[in-house]
Amino acid sequence: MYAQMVKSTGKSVQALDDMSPEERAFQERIDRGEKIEPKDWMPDAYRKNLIRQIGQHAHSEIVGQLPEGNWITRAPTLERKANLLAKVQDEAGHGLYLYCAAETLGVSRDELFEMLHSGKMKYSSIFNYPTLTWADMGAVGWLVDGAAIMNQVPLQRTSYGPYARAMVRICKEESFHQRQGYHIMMTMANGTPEQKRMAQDALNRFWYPALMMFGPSDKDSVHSAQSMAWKIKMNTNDELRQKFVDETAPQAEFLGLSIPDENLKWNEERGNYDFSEPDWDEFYNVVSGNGPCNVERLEARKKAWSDGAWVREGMMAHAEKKAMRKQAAE
Ligand code: FAQ
Repeated sequence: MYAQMVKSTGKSVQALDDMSPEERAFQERIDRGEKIEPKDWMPDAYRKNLIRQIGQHAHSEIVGQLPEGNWITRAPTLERKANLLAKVQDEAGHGLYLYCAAETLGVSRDELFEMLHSGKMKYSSIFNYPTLTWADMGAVGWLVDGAAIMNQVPLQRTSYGPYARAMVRICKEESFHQRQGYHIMMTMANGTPEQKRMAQDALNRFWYPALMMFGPSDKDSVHSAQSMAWKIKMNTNDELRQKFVDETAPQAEFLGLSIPDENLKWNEERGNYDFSEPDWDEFYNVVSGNGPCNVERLEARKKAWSDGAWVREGMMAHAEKKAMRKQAAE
């Protein structure tokens, strides 16, 4: 069975004293808040870590099209169908910006796809869960795009220029996605008892997987320390998870739905909600390839890649013909 590579490559933060003069100058640029651009010198580990994170992010966008694409033909109204179609198409665009950003680091699109298909690179765990009812389109927009925004708004300030700039447009579109999801939830939560039950069921199934999107708890996060020193990441996984819970709990209350966590409670002293951690065994199981839909998702991506071979070949042949004509005319 297919398995995503679970072994992480992260190391602890390099101390200033252990850095070469170039590395130290590089770190100082980051500390001053300067953007790093593709042709600038950068440590190999910075480049590798960025390729890993941006590549994983790009893969998540295009694998993330699958659970929602599943509902386009079954949307309940023409307006909902048009919105969902636009959203799924936006995710392809996000993948495109991110693959382009990764390519500026010297990795090709073909290599990135090969790493996705062979399981050497990950994509977000959330997309390995099935979308069983129309209410799931609400829950995905509200919670999954909501978690994505929480994670990605700070990434607009990330140190690598092409990644930061890609994030600006992505975040605008994700905000629209989040609102359309919440609107579906509002409609269903205020609809018939059966519709409200479906909305609650979708929240029950997507709550913990959404919390897992932020990654393992800080004590188990191998990349956070170095990624934060390099401003590849702006916040820790637990910081963002807490912000997400704080923002989402009142939204659930407004919908009249209950978050499936009996420990969820406002903590006056901390000024935050207390909440239960997700089941981390489930998380590691899903990122190891054993979630409910891992096999199906990867098969769909591999099929799309092989079905598109004739388009890529045709475009290459056309480009070669054009180049030869240009050469002949010179
Ligand atoms: N799923 O050391 P850390 C979207 C891996 S939004 C799978 O903490 P890091 C929008 C991690 O890669 C979703 N694997 O890692 C949308 C590492 O393994 P590695 C995508 C995960 O990188 C909405 C290991 O665990 N967003 O798609 C996950 O510092 C609706 C140790 O973890 C982004 O990628 C996970 N949830 O922090 C689309 C945002 N969490 O690589 C369609 C950018 C961790 O060494 C529809 N990425 N792992 O083999 C990030 O901010 C970070 O990469 C984190 C993980 C926060 C995801």
